[in-house]
Amino acid sequence: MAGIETVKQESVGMDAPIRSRAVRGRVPGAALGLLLAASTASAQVTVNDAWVRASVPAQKTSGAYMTITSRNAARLVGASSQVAAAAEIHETRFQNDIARMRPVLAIALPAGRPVQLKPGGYHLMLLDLKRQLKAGEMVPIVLQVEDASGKPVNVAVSARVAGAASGATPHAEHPAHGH
Ligand SMILES: [Cu+2]
Repeated sequence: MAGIETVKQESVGMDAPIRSRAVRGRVPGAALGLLLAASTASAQVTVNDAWVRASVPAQKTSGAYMTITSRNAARLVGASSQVAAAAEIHETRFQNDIARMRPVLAIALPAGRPVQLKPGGYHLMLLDLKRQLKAGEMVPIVLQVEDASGKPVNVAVSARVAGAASGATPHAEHPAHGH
């Protein structure tokens, strides 16, 4: 499985001084329980089948694809990766058999419904690649998700580099679901 679900945990505030044995025995566990409950309620996001298209040495962009399922209604509002100077959410649309892509500000993640980022549709565009992406390696990507109240949650994804490098035509392929 290429995708790894990881909801980034914030620090629990364990650096507060512990003043008594009773506190030491009870509070950290209680605090941790509250934290887990809070993050579960705000955005439980699962990412499956994450992959990034391999690149050739001088290539500056590549696409990242995955299936995102949020337990609660949320929005994908951004992404970043160590291997790229920036990442954008894009949508590819076919007009007269020509694929054109445009940045989109956000992708809705309806509660419990898988949303596919795939060739020919929504994808993450990795911009200004810092190095070549070789088939088989894993690339870290951080998704920026906002829950219904606008609270941001970072979701760490490990995406496998796959497929032939596509050079100058990153969006030429047809949608995987096409008929
Ligand atoms: Cu794109």
